Amino acid sequence: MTSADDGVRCLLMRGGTSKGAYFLAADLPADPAERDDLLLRIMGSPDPRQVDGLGGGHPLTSKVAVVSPSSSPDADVDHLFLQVVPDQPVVTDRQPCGNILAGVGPFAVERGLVPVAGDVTTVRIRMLNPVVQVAVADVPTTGGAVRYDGDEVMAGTPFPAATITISFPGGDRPVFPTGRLVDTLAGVDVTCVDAGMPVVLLRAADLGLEGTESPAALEADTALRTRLEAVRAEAGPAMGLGDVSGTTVPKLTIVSPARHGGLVTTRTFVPHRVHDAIGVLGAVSVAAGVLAEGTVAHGIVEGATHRIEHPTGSFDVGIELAGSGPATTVRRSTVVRTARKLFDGVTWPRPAAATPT
Ligand code: NQM
Repeated sequence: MTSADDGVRCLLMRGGTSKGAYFLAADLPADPAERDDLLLRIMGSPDPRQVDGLGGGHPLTSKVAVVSPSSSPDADVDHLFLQVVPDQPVVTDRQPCGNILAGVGPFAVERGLVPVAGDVTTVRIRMLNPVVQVAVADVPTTGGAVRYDGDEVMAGTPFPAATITISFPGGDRPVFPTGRLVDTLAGVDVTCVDAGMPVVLLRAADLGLEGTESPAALEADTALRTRLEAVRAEAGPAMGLGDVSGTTVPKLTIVSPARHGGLVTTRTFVPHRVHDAIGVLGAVSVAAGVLAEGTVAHGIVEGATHRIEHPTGSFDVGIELAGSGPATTVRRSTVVRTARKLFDGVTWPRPAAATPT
């Protein structure tokens, strides 16, 4: 790559209900520390508004995808997901993001890493973090190019777009990382589950909540946030994640009975802001945790659907579980997303020497 002073090639994409900057790995420094420093300067962090960069001032609009041709015969492209924290000088690779993943297939085709193969181009994406797994995305490519227009209505985005189907492989790893269906953390009964995203499930009633509060009301409840952070601090070591104080995992999902015929109502802290909808792998984890008998969430389920209700609608998760109890595993899962190319060009990072005023 040339000096970042000459600009860095970048494509902005809405991926699912998130928005991110997509880069070819070859256009970024290979050294992770140099790369992260550059990304902070591109995205405008640290600054809650990220007004001096591409980030949107919220964790859901401050995301980065790094993509390269895959070195594995099982995949077409490799994808590293990076969360750029808006108000801190932090870039973390400790979590995946299924929403940003929705844009990786289109980006791979846009950049010529994967040739168009008819009306639908299948892109095998090796997700590099936090655990390596190959997701398979079917990208609409009618007419020889990525099609973004379509009829798929996805809660959490205002306009319909073309359908992208993503399948995740199952595995032998049980989805309950503590080896228990229920743990008591900071005095609250919870279920720790990880079917792609580490999530702690808590019952709304145990927190004195209805479960239908708005994201803004939940974020304004400082006593609740302090209590949840105490749960998260204990959940980190219990889930094998170590000290999670400076990280974005595990997420915390407050569950209550479904209000619109779905499986369950959710409100998700990601982990300090509240999601306007729900993350993709987060939803897969919630579905696994709710469907397995014996968890804190299973008792509140009424219907038999796999529809997760969230603040702006619902999210259908295709999921097949195997085994039971603490040994439950996921056989496979599938989600439907959309993505849209927003801007393709060159971005100029804030100079390295700039100090905050
Ligand atoms: O869970 C937000 C998002 C996500 C993550 C977060 C996601 C996922 O909605 O796979 O998509 O939980 O940080 O982008």
